[in-house]
Amino acid sequence: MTNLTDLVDRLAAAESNRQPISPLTDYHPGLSVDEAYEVEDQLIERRISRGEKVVGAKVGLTSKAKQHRMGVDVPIFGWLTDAMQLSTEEPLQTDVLLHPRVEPEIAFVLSETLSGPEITAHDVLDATRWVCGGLEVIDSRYEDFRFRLPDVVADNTSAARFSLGNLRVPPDRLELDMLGVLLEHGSKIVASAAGAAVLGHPAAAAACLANHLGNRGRALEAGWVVLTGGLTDAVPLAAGSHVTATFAHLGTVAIHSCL
Ligand code: 0L1
Ligand code: MG
Repeated sequence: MTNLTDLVDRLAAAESNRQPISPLTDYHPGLSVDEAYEVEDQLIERRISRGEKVVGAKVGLTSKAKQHRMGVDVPIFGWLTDAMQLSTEEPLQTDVLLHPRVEPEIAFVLSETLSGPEITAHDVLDATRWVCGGLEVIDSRYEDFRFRLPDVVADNTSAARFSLGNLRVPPDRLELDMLGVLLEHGSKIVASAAGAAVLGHPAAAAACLANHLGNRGRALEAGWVVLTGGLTDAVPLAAGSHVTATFAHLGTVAIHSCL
């Protein structure tokens, strides 16, 4: 039986000391995905005890490209707190992060609580107040973003920061699977994609999240943000970078990192 508190300590220290660690599974090869979700929950409990508030949840490993790279065919799920949210125009401080990367995502804000485990994409759309564009900053607490599935789950799916666009649109005005995004780093276009890149439809990704939480006795709460998964690969975000995601019908979201 693995000592989960020790794993929580290691991940928390990696983040606070900005010192990446080797994957937990290197020395705990038996760590299960269920245990990893326990570690993730304990990390969030520590954040809550420091005064942070859970404001939403996220889906990760949603694109075939990322899943293929990790040799898995399942998405993963993490927590978002208020301390992770960047306000519009707030510069990103990279000196408190390890090796941040950024990826464009479609975000939902819920008007109703969604309790799995039998939630469908239609249920998600019915329970959504609005949709907006977003950027997620991921920052693995592992050296070189090298990990196995239980490691990345335990690390709250590499969640670090996120920013939401100001343009908020009710979901019935959008075809979310067809909705395009262009990702620019400086003045260079680095990637493009459409909403279908995340499990066929962003609402399907959010439904998977609601069902995952339902199976663990939790729910997606009314008012929460749901980040539905990276539409493109994540791009490294060095100090002094300017990254912009331009979404069809949802405007632009940008992150500037401090020098
Ligand atoms: O949000 C994500 O898809 C991140 C999942 C973890 C994989 C990674 O850190 O690249
Ligand atoms: Mg993501």
